[in-house]
Amino acid sequence: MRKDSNVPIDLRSDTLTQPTPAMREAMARAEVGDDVFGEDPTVRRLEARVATLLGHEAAVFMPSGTMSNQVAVRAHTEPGDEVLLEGSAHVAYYEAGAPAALSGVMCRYLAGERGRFTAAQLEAALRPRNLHFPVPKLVVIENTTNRGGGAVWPLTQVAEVAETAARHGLRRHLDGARLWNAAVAAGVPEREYARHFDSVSVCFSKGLGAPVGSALVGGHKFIQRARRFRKMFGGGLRQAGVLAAAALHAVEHHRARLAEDHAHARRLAEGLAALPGIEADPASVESNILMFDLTDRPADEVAKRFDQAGVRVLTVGPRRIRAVTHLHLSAADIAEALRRIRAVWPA
Ligand code: TLP
Repeated sequence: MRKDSNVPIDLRSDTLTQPTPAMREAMARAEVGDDVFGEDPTVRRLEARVATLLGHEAAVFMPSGTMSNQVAVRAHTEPGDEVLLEGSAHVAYYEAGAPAALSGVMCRYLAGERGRFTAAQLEAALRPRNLHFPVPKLVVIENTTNRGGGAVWPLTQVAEVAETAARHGLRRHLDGARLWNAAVAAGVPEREYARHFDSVSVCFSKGLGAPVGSALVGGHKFIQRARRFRKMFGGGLRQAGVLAAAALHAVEHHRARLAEDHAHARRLAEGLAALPGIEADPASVESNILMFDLTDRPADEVAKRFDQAGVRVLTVGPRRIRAVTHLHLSAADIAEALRRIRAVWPA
């Protein structure tokens, strides 16, 4: 259904979705208990389901992707250790300095391509063990990449990086906030990516459309340790089953449809690429995130103009804008968004 002309088409993030009526039903019906006592049956069911889906031993429900990543960083490291990750990775770029503040670790940035780096780059960044150097402890990969514009890591590249990390005795964490999108785009089950890591964080509140929640998966011992840090960071929730029910519903019903979002993002890129002063490359759209550049206008000014026309986007650089597709947007909405943009775009 196409949006009414007075309803904005919101492309700022896939985090903006509202729970669907069926999801609200599932939330209302959820059996709950006190999860800090380990007594919420719906949370337990979600944790078991996600661990199985990702091929790991255990999972712990988390309030947010940020907490899930940062608990993982804390649980894998000790203060003074070194974490290696791409320079634009959410863990370092968008999580409020948490690796330094909460774990006391050093971040070492690799300069990748759209958020992806190679085994050779990792190898080159590793210094020999020496009294002077921080202890390299953890490698973090993000898939799909956020600031990299939804780029999907090839499985072979993940395997090579993971193998290199393991050979050097490093732990491996996957920020899979949008692993669901990566799996659909690559045409492989999520566990094919997940098996290369000691821990994986997944979000239910992005493309899957749940209102709140993430999960951290890994081995039994690691997840036990992570539970302690979740408590320490203030993430022990009580009757969280109402949230877990939404997440379970999302996992069962909203994964397969992600291919639609990817097709919509590509269609949007094609439409934008036809406009003068906009550089968008439809071929570079690999999932539901599209980045485009402005050749001669500031991003703020363009975002404001789009907003006035009823299309909301996010500026991510002085001349760079992000648009994200999600489950509230149909093909007709994408066509309508392009119509609204064309109406205010100078020829
Ligand atoms: N990303 C949000 C913003 O924080 C930028 C968005 O709108 O894309 N990992 C990745 C790769 C993410 O993109 C995000 C959210 C997170 C972790 C954090 O998740 P939350 O917001 O649940 O803490």
